[in-house]
Amino acid sequence: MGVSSKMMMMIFLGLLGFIGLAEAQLKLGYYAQSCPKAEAIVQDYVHQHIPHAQSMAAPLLRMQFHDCFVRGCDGSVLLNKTEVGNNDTEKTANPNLTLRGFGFIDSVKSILEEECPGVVSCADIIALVARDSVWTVGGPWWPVTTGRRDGRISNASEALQDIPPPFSNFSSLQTIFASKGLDLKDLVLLSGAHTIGIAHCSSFNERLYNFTGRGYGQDPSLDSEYAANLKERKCKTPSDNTSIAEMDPGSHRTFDLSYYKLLLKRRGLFQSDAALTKSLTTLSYIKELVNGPLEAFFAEFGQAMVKMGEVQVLTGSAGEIRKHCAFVN
Ligand code: HEM
Ligand SMILES: *[C@@H]1O[C@H](CO)[C@@H](O)[C@H](O)[C@H]1NC(C)=O
Ligand SMILES: *[C@@H]1O[C@H](CO)[C@@H](O)[C@H](O)[C@H]1NC(C)=O
Ligand SMILES: *[C@@H]1O[C@H](CO)[C@@H](O)[C@H](O)[C@H]1NC(C)=O
Ligand SMILES: *[C@@H]1O[C@H](CO)[C@@H](O)[C@H](O)[C@H]1NC(C)=O
Ligand SMILES: *[C@@H]1O[C@H](CO)[C@@H](O)[C@H](O)[C@H]1NC(C)=O
Ligand SMILES: *[C@@H]1O[C@H](CO)[C@@H](O)[C@H](O)[C@H]1NC(C)=O
Ligand SMILES: CC(=O)N[C@H]1CO[C@H](CO)[C@@H](O)[C@@H]1O
Repeated sequence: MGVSSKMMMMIFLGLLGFIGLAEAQLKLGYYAQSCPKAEAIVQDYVHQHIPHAQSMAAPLLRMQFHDCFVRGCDGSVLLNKTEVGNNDTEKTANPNLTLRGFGFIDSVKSILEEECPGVVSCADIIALVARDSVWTVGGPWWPVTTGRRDGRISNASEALQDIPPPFSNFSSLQTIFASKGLDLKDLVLLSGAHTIGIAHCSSFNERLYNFTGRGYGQDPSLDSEYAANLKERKCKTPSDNTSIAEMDPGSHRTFDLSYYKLLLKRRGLFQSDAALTKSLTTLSYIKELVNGPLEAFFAEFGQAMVKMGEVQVLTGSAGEIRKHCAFVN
């Protein structure tokens, strides 16, 4: 091969790579031509409904986490069992028992289907709703790229593997996040989502009543005064699976730094929260956040959300645009 044909070949291969990359990328304003009002419709719906139901912001944020960690951000978390050949879907898996907000996403989808049928993916709706909900309750705003396509597969055992349980230790959190291309900084930042929302006692009761695994014992890494308080007022029995507790007591509706401040007082609610203080690296990130301005947390949290929102997305002609978020087409 002559020099010039080698050059041509390189340019050709470069172009191919570029096209491949461009196709696989999300972009800002993906629906600008195909459904110009799409993002405004989502925003209006959120602005209309979240102020009357502020506690919904938390589960709608959590929804994106559960979507992105299983098969990438492909809306598979929304699929109902019956439509996937009666195979158990992510929704039916244990970590999903406490997910909320499916009806909210479905409502947004039906408005968008009226506006532009078959254009806007459920995966993009999850990402936009999460961002707009957090913003509406006074949290950060971040740019959401769009162009995700919806997956056709939802598998309960994959959710069990990929969604970390609340009793996760540091190394399993690190491993699961790394498998999604997220580092320790992302882990600390994204866990900051626990500054809003609630948890069921069943998610942390073992720390209060059965830490030994033999029916008794309390987690020594949980502040004992806080533990006593939880047992007295929130989770009165070891088998209580209906009562709830605020994850960031005193400011569970406010997106702020108090989650991190509580971690430093050994008052993180889950073992997975407490685990973040057990590595020097993550402990130093936490201290930096606590000592920094709120705006720094907001900006960095937004960047981590952008990163999480791009995990293993389907783009181009992969997957489909579902007509109804609970069913494959
Ligand atoms: C680091 C690993 C994580 C673990 C082990 C974890 C675990 C949990 C658990 C067990 C609950 C309580 C569910 C219940 O009992 O009702 C919860 C709630 C929540 N999680 Fe996480 N989570 C993690 C990361 C994240 C991430 C990355 C986000 C979002 C960016 C997030 C957002 C939320 C929110 C907002 C709630 C409150 C939901 C509500 O109010 O209904 N979590 N999490
Ligand atoms: C999907 O299943 C849930 C229960 O798991 C049910 O409440 C909901 O109505 C179903 N969605 C549709 C559209 O049938
Ligand atoms: C249900 O699971 C079976 C067994 O893995 C698989 O072959 C089939 O495709 C699944 N059904 C659907 C509709 O995904
Ligand atoms: C779901 O995923 C698990 C674990 O990856 C796999 O063993 C199983 O065959 C899958 N089930 C279906 C129905 O595809
Ligand atoms: C962390 O948890 C995993 C999974 O439960 C376990 O295999 C591992 O031994 C634990 N690591 C430490 C350091 O305790
Ligand atoms: C305590 O935990 C162990 C191990 O997880 C479990 O087998 C046992 O049933 C629990 N005991 C009670 C009283 O919840
Ligand atoms: C909650 O606990 C009750 C009684 O201990 C049990 O019958 C029920 O199945 C539990 N529900 C869930 C969702 O675990
Ligand atoms: C929202 C949702 O689909 N929740 C399901 C979680 O799993 C349980 C048990 O399989 C179902 O009963 C719930 O409907």
